[in-house]
Amino acid sequence: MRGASLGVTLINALELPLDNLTAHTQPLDAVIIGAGFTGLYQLWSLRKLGLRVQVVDAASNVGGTWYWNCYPGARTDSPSHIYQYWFSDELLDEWDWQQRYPDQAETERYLNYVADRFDLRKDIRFNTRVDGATWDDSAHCWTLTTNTGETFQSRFIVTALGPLSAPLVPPFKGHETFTGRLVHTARWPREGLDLKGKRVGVIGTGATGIQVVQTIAPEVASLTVFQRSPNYAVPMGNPRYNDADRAAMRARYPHTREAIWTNFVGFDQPGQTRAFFDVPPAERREIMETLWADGSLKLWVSGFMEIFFDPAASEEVSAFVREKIRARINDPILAEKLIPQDHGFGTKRVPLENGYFDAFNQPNVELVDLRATPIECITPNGIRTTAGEIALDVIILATGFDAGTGGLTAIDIRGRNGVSLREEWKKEVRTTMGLQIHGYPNLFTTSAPYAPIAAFCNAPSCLQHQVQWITECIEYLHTHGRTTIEPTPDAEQRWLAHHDELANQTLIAKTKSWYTGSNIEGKQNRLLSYIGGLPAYMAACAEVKQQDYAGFEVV
Ligand code: NA7
Repeated sequence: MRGASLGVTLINALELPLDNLTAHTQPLDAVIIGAGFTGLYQLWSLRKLGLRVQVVDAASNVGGTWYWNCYPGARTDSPSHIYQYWFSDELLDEWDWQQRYPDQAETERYLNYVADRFDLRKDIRFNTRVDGATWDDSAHCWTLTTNTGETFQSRFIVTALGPLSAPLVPPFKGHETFTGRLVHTARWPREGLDLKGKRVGVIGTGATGIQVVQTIAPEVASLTVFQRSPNYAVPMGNPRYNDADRAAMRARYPHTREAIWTNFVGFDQPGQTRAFFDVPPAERREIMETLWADGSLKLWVSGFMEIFFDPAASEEVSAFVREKIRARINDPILAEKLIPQDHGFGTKRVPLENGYFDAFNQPNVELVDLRATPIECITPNGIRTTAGEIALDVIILATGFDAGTGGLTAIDIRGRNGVSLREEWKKEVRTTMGLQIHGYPNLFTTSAPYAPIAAFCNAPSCLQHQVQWITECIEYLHTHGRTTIEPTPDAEQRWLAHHDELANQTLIAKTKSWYTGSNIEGKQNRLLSYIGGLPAYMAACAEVKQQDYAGFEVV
C-alpha cells in the first residue's frame, strides 16, 4: 500500500527543534483543523511519526461533513467499497458496510468507529473553533486562537476542513422576519426536525436539494421546490449487502485499493478506452444504456471522457439523459422545466437520485421555476416570488457552499509579515498543488483549490493521498533537520498556469456551478479542482518529493 513507510519510521517528538518557541501555551508539532475523514487519518499518520498532534474541531464529535450534514436523505454518491480508509487491514476486515451507498448515519458511525478503534479522541478538542492562525517568522511556528480562548502553538498546521464546509446562505430580503423554521441543510439540527404534516419549501436543486426532496416528499403536507437551475441526475441502485456480498467485496480489496490510484477520479472502474465517435452510434447507445442501468455514477466517471471536452459528444450524452428524465415525469410541461438545457451532462456535479423526479408526480409536490418567477423576499409567512406568496411552516436552504476556499477564509490566517490569506484570496486564490501557499510556511492544506479533491475526485481517494504526501513531507523535514517549508512564487505560478491550461480546455470551466466558484457573488471564476486526473496529480506530487521538494523553499 502507498505510504507504507509511515509505519516504520518513528520520530522522537522531543528531538524536534522546538526550543525557539515562546511556549506560553502547549507547544505542539502539528495542529490539524477538522476531525472529519481527512483529519482523523492525518492524526493517525502524524501520531505514527511520534509527533505531538492536536486536532481541533468546532463540532461536538468526529465526522466533519458527515457530522454537520445530517439532513433527511443525506448519503454518499460514491459506493462504500471506495468511500473508506485503506491504511488498516484490520479495519477493512472489521467494518461491515450495510449498503452500496451508505447514508449519513452509517458513514458517521464508521468515522466514530475509526476514532474509537485507533484511540484518536484523546487528541481531539471538540466544541472548539479555530478563529485565527498567525505565523511567527522568528520562532518558526504558528499561534492558533480559538473561540474558547484556548491558544495553541505549533510548528505545522494541516487544514482538514473539507471542500464543502462553509454553508452558503443567500441574502434573501426578509430572512429574519420568517416566523416558521428556517434551516440550512449543512446546519441541520442534530436532534432532528419533525416535518410530518408541515408545509415545507426547499430552495436549491443540487445534490443536496435532490436528496432532501425525494426523502421528505412522502411525509410532508406540501412541498414547494424552488428551482433556479434544473439538474441532471442518475437513478441510484442501492442494494443492501449481506455477508456473501461483503466477502466478495473484501476479496476484491487488493485490486480496489490499487485501482483507485490509477483512476482519473479516484474511483475503481476504468472509463471507455475507445474515442466516442470511433464507436458506432448504436453501440454508443448500448454502452450508455449499460452504464445508466448500473445505478451509479459510471455514465459520468467511467464513461466517455469526451463529455468533458467535446460539445458534440456532450450533447449526445446529455440528450440521452434528458430522454430518461422526461420519461419519469407525467406532466410534459413540468418535465421540460426539470430538464437542464443550458449545460452538458457531467459539466456540473452529477447527483444520484432515488425517486426525485417521481416526487413531482405526487399531488403534494409543486415546482416553482425561479427563472420565470424569482424570489422577491422571505416574508413572516413564507416566500414571496414575483407570482405571489407561498405560505410555509419550514424553509430548507439547500443552497450549497462557498466551496474550496470558504473554510479557509473563515479563519483569520496571517502568514509571513502578517499578510492575511482572506485578503490575498479576495485578489486571487493561489495554491501550489492545493497543498501549500506561498507566504504561509508550514501551512498544509487539504481539499484546497487546484488539487483534484476540491471537487473532481472520489474524496477519500484523493484526501488519503494528500495526507500521505503531507506526512512524508513533515517526516522529511525532521530527518533533514529542517524546520520550514514553503512553495516558491515561481513554482506556484507554474502550477497555476498548468492548472489553467488544462481547465480552460474543458466544458466544466465554461459551466456555472460551485466547481468554478460562480455560485458565490464576487468570487473569482476559476475551476477549483485540478482536472488533470488523480494519477497525473499524484505523479506531480511524487516528483516534487523525489526531487527533495523542488519548487519549495526548505529551511
Ligand atoms: P449546490 O450543488 O451548489 O446546489 C445549490 C443549489 O441551490 C442550486 O440548485 C442553486 O441554484 C441553488 N441556489 C443557490 N443560491 C440560490 C439563490 N440565491 N436562489 C435560488 N437558488 C439558489 O450545493 P449542494 O449542497 O446541493 O451540493 C454541494 C455538493 O455537496 C455536491 O455537489 C456534492 O458534492 C455534495 P443554481 O444552480 O446556482 O442556479
